[in-house]
Amino acid sequence: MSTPLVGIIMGSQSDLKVMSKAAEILEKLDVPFEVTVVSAHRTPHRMVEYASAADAKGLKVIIAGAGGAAHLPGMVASLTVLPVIGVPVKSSNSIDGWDSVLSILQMPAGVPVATVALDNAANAGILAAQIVATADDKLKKRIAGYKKELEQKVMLSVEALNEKGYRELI
Ligand code: RP5
Repeated sequence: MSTPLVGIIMGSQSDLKVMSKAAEILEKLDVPFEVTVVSAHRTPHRMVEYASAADAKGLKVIIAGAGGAAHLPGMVASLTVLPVIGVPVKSSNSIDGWDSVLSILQMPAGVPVATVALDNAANAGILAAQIVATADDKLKKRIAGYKKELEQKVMLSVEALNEKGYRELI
């Protein structure tokens, strides 16, 4: 097993359905990662320990997801020099998702959290891989291949629309 380069953490196991999308894309791109639950409010000491040890144990990026009053990504960013990507989660205690988006997005100057769209952990995984790829040309090629796949999917839709017309494809 390779040393994890990306740490995926979340405030609760109930975030896992959303956060697993980050793990899936990292698996696809062959980037080693670890996944665990770290709650800013319910395990604050564990959060401090995790964030303080992350750099020394070899992580390059942390992806942190949380819902509602989502303090985990920002607090982790305050405790480490590693880049932190925040995933706002529309959880059971979220009013409509905006609470989580704004808690993660509106960080004070000096402590950035790269915030992705609501529930979009896949984008967090891709961004984490892109950060790791700045020092890994093979990974850069795998990411280029993934982008090619996205392009091909769109071009298949273009062909299908041209061949069948829009009514057939609704
Ligand atoms: C947040 O509260 C967690 O990140 C989760 O999104 C939300 C609800 O947690 P549970 O009550 O489901 O454990 O801290």
